[in-house]
Amino acid sequence: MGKNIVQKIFSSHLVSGKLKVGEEIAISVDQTLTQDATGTMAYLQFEAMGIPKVKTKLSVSYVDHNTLQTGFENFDDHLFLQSIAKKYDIYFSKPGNGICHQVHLERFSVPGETLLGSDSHTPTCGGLGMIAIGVGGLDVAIAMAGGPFYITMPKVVLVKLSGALRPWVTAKDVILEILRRLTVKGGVGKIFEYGGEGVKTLTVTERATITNMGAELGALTSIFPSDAQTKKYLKMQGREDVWTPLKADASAKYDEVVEIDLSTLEPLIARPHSPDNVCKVSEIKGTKVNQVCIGSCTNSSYHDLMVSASMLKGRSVHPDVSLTISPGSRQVLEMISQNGALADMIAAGARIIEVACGPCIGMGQAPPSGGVSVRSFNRNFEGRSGTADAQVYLVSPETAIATAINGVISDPRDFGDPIVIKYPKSFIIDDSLIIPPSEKLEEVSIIRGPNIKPLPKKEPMPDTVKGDVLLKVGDNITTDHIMPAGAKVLPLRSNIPAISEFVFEKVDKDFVKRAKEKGGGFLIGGVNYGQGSSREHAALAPRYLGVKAVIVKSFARIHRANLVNFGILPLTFENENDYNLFDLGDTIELPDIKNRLKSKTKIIIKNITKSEEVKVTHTLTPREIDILCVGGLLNYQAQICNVCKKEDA
Ligand code: MIC
Ligand code: SF4
Repeated sequence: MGKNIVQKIFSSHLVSGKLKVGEEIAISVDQTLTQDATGTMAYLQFEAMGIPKVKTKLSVSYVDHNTLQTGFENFDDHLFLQSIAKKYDIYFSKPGNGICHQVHLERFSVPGETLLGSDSHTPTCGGLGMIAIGVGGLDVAIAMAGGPFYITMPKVVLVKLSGALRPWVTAKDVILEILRRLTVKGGVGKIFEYGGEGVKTLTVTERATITNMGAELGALTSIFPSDAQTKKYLKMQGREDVWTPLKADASAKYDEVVEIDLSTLEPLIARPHSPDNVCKVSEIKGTKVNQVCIGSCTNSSYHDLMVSASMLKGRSVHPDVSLTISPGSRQVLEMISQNGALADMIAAGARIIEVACGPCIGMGQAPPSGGVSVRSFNRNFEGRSGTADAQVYLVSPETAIATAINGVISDPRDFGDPIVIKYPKSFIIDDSLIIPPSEKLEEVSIIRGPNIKPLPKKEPMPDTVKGDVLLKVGDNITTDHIMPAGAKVLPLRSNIPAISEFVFEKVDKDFVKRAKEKGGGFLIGGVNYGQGSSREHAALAPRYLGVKAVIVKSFARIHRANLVNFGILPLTFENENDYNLFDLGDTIELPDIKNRLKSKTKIIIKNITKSEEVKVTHTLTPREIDILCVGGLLNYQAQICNVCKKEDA
């Protein structure tokens, strides 16, 4: 039987299991990436495993999130990361070199290989034919130590593209259309594989915009074939030698099919506060705007910035608008500075900010109170911009620039003749900000400033778990709600006791105090709990505060995996209405939980306060149950290593 692209790459990397939807499989990992905000934890965890150097084909550590440096913390982290990379055979991309996903696509992506990254937008490299998956830092640490990556075999959805995009309609509008149709939980348990005649009309950077924002669907990842467009892109990057063709067999089967005729799409916009709250730009054009931001790993490529510059050339940013532009990589910035496009942006009144994530994660450029911000980014969760009541919209760079010039949300189709961007024969290739590992790994010592605190230890799970409901939340809670980012909190990512003080800060100011007073307890939530980022701090910090189990209607994938990794039980209500039987402060108990998990007997929650008993369920594999029982993945891994050491002796 013919294979689709996902089956081809999974088969060539399969370590255990069968490629049957719903079964646990393990795949080998060729490449890993980390960024600084998740990287410090990942490397502390890697260090704890006592392995002399990484076992992957390639591992890269990026600094792109924490570059504001308002105190010593960020620079401390950078030095730690640089020294640890040098010691463990990892490439280090210095601050200023670019956003991890953009740089990885440019300089390291290889069609047909697997990539695990401690950032939810790792699927960006799927645009070049990689299986690229966003995970928590601990999963990356295990992969660097040579361990396989375990997943439940997802469904493979064919997104069949036909036709071609019309002028002023972009790749961003394609992914916004998919989000409009399927919603932020529509991709859970799925991989989106793009195919059909329309694929060949999209360049690699356009494809990368689509796979990047596929993360917002809750999907495991998204992937495009490797074809002539891929070859062309790699050639421009001086890396044609890594190109291999990759396409689905003619008789390949898929679990679902979504059809999109590219020629029918229009410019789209995601309204506050969710990437799936999508409508046509034409429906809300005329809305007054305070800020426009171009950048982020979704839309900061050479093409995106050249279109922006061409639209701005000879024009001015509207007097009531602040326009910021943050290029995705130093390569892009160097190219637009050499060809004059940067000068056009500056002349039009744009504020050029650092090559980094920047405003996307609330590191500066917070909008005014109640302000409207239109961004070429991928997430518009409430408060993420740094301003609690800001109204953030997500659009293509084309729509964003038309808006910046007019001062109101604008349909780019009203702008004038379409803009065609000519690519140079090759991009500027200058890898001088990518520091290779040391030739003498054993001689490198690690620089550990006072911001780097050791990992808290975790105890095994007791036989019965008891405590109070510390918080009850609704649907679609994001990791930005659980563990906020932004300029105040991000610098504390290497210090769990300090960052724990901010858990659920924007949801309930008393949460931390209550959790401490009660000595921990339980969280109750709705559907798609934990959507968004891969930050394991959204599990690590609650665990530090004593959270024992999270009981919800459904989970987002990466967060559920992070809960398991850090020894917090992820449980779901068997009957969703039972959610209503729990209130803040109720005392609840999971009797005999360890035995019930191991013997696969029904799990019961007793609500002692309300004298109620309800059934809960889970999707834990036997391996995950073992991990939870010993108190998390690090303890589990240590046990395995001890067994290996005894066998060796
Ligand atoms: C994000 O876009 O939310 C982040 C910041 O890149 C996160 C990672 C983090 O929280 O460090 C992500 O997407 O995984
Ligand atoms: Fe950085 Fe934003 Fe991309 Fe996250 S989504 S990696 S914060 S640019």
